[in-house]
Amino acid sequence: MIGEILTFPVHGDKNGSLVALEKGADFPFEIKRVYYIWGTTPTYVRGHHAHKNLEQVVVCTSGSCDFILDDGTKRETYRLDSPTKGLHIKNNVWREFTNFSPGCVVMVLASEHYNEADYIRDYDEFLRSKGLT
Ligand code: T46
Repeated sequence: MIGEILTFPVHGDKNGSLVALEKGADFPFEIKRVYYIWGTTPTYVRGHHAHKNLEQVVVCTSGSCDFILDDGTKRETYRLDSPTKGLHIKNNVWREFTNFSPGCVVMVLASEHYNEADYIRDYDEFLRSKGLT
């Protein structure tokens, strides 16, 4: 698999649920940045890039969407539809995401600060960076 689905432990009862994410057993890296995306157009495809040095865990805290991951040789689609599931994406993976449900909120936990120079936004450059062309 290109990405890994993490299943978070849930605390709670009939009155509500809570997920806590801390570096260690339940979470793979130290979080330096959090951002979230909402108000998405259902069929619009976001992303279209890879990162040179960035790990991220993506959580659909409300609603659902599809993440398409591409390692240059194959593409895999991951459905995110629960606040208890996180998609762990490592370096050098091309990502696109779409198929947003009404009310979808995508929260992303990132291992590094925002750096536009870390983005590879051209697919051919992505393949070259992996030695595939
Ligand atoms: C990713 C997917 C899942 C910032 O100023 N700071 C930030 O931390 C981020 C992430 C973005 N921006 C600015 C840069 C653009 O002007 O916000 C604007 C939208 O960013 P972008 O077009 O890169 O958004 P997406 O949804 O295509 O991709 C984002 C992340 O950029 C990316 O790392 O993996 O979400």
